Amino acid sequence: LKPRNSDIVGKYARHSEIDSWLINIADQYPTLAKVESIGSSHEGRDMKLIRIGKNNEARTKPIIWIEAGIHAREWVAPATAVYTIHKLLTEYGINPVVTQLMDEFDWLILPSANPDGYEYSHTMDRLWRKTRSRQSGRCTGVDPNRNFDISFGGAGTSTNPCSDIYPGTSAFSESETRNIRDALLSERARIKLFLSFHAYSQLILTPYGYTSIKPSDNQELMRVAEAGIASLKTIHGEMYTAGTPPDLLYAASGGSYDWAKSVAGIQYAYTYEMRPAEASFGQSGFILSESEIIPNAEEVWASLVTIATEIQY
Ligand code: ING
Ligand code: ZN
Repeated sequence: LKPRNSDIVGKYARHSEIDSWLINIADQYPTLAKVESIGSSHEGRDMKLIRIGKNNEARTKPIIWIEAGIHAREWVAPATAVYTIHKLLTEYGINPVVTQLMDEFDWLILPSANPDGYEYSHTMDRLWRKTRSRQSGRCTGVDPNRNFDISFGGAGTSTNPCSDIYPGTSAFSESETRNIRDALLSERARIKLFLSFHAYSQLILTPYGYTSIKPSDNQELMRVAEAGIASLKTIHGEMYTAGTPPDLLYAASGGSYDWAKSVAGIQYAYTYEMRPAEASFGQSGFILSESEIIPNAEEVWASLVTIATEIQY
């Protein structure tokens, strides 16, 4: 018996469950979705990208790109991508907002961007963040969100391979970031909005993360982010803040959204930091109850609708 489409929605699924769920749901909506592989992880897991949109095979519409799970322990990020995929496919032709956003855009969603790390966080170390690449005599793993070619090895990185913010020996040393880079570059011209899903702190991070210098369109990027946050709050009352990593958190170079904006030339590039707002006493903020997946995804969806509606292209 094939699993129902909703089976992993609202759950912290394993990478292989996400993989088979993607194939299954795309099979059920052949005119609206197509799954492709963008390559393999270091340990050989498949990295699947789903293309969603009416007439997506024509490859003519503007693209909304979502990358989730580049950090292993941030489980709510892949779960929110899964919810979003399910919402788009099951509500097309029923929900007018979904219908319009699938008529107007192609959605390219990579729900599990660091499969080896994600699996390791399920089986060995719940708080694992990095990839699982290794060379003899060194600690394992590279921070994939420090491995993109934007100010590589600069602020917010460590030369210690054992560090959680070790950027690797060179930009794009990781199979996972190379796969993302190549897939993104092949669609570069059509991508209007790039989103990287992380947790936690309840922020929409605007560019740049690697420097305190603001992009020339900072005002427009802030306007759109603030509009998204206002919509998000109407769903469950949760508060988010918009701003750059150096202003709100810390500077960090080599991140995917900075690379998407400054190298790939995608104007609207954001990093989401989802629930919770802060860690609760005695428990890491990365450990978020499964019961919060759907509320989190519902409010993020509301912000996505507003952001997609507000962007100028
Ligand atoms: N936060 C992001 C990180 O990679 C970030 C914040 C992203 C800073 C991009 C700068 C650039 O550290 C989490 N939670 O991973
Ligand atoms: Zn992260």
